[in-house]
Amino acid sequence: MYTLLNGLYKYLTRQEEYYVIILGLDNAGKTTLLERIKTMFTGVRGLSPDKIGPTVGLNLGKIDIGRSRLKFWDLGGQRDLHSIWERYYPESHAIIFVIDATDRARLEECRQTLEKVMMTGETEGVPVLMLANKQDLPVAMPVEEIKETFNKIAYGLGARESKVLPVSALAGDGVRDAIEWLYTRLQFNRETRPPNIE
Ligand code: G3D
Repeated sequence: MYTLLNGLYKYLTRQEEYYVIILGLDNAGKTTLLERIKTMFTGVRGLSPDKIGPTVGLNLGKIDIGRSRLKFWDLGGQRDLHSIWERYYPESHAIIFVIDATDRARLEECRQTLEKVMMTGETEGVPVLMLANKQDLPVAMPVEEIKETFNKIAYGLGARESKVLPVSALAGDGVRDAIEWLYTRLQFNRETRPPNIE
């Protein structure tokens, strides 16, 4: 009887877990975004922006939405760390690619970097959310302009879900909508990349 009840309890309380990797060039705002997501969805204050330094290894965060848990891996953006990203592709359920919308000079480098990620077979079928960050700054390129650049690789994305959304990781604008979009896509994509069951 105990085994039966225990099994039922485990079934009723099981949680689906999804892994989301946060990629982008250095200084794009990946860590600021992760801290913002944590603050917004857990109520626990993340690091204040003046305490955030460049990501050298890996920053982790998790939030619960409904009966699902989203685990975020914020990977360092410096060029020599890009090779580490590949290790995380096979287990990831979605990719967030953060773009510094104030840095026009590096937009092409951003596009090339994302294109490389997309060309890797191990990311096939994984939804991609591109975030045009720092929209609170007047010099930020509008999302339409960034879309024009990233539409060039949209063909390579095949049938997978992708979207470019404007956000300010610092102020929090657009972050909730972005995570809700991502969560819906994770659910749609569960046949291709099934969640882990905890
Ligand atoms: P990274 O993890 O991608 O390397 P960080 O980037 O999160 O460390 O952010 C790099 C810098 O951009 C930080 O400024 C951070 O405060 C700033 N930043 C991140 N997101 C936003 C945003 O939405 N708006 C604005 N205005 N700034 C943002 P510092 O000065 O600490 O280098």
